[in-house]
Amino acid sequence: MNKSVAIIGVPSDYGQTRRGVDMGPSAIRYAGVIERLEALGYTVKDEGDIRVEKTPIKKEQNEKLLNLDEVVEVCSKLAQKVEDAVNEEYIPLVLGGDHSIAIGTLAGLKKYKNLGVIWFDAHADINTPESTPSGNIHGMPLAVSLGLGHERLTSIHHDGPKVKAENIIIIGARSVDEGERELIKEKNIKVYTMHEVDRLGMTAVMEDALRYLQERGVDGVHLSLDLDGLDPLYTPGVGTPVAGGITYRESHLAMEMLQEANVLTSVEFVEVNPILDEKNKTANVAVALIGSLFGETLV
Ligand code: NNH
Ligand code: MN
Ligand code: MN
Ligand code: MN
Repeated sequence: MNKSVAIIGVPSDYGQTRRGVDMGPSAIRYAGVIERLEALGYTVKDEGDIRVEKTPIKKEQNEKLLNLDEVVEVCSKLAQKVEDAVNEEYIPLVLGGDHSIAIGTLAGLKKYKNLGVIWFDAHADINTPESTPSGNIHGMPLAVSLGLGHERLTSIHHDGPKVKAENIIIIGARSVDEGERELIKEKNIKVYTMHEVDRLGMTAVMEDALRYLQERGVDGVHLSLDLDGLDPLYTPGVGTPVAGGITYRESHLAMEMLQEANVLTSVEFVEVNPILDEKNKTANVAVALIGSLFGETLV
């Protein structure tokens, strides 16, 4: 793994309707992410936080793309930051913010022409304005990155799809909307739901996932980790907790196997909401996972 990491904070909560997730980057920094990476021998450049304008958050019913202007603005800025970090040969480590920011991150990774994406999440985040039950854009980033959805989102940073359907792997899904199921089937997207995690075990899931990406000859791998992928027992500070999730140890194992495979080229951790958290527990778990992902071992 490249030994230089650029941290990019994205204090945005416009992809959903609970305020507080904009404080995620502060909470993760406070939990010691930089110290942790430096202790592992990384050179860390903290880019600070992207400037996010504070406007009232919209919660109207029947609105299909809530806070669209704000999401477009944040993701456009983020995409440029990510692209710059990649060009300067840093591994971008993006700290959210809600998961809508992944639209910007993936748009910024345009150097990779055959990018693999590991989406660790309780949700599939592949809604379109037609299928969304909430109007929250944090439920749409995978669809947008496939080129589906509002043109103002799909054209961020550059036109056209940012990732191929066959290069996406979703792990931990247990709350998938009807329209998302249809799209997953239609596009034949690889999903390891909690059923597969239970049945095969995390070791086999990760071996399988890594083999799958290797078979596709990916030229980079992005990990997009939504803290709600874990069971809310471990990460209560998230806006949409879903019971029956990935355990603390299973998630560490997944991170350790990604480190061992030495394939990651960019990372993002999202949906930490300190207002909903218990004594920064969720940010502490995020930083512990980042430790494993970047090479911490137990002895
Ligand atoms: N699928 C729901 C929606 O689109 C919930 C999405 N919530 C998330 N996604 N936290 O990770 O509104
Ligand atoms: Mn998500
Ligand atoms: Mn989620
Ligand atoms: Mn984060």
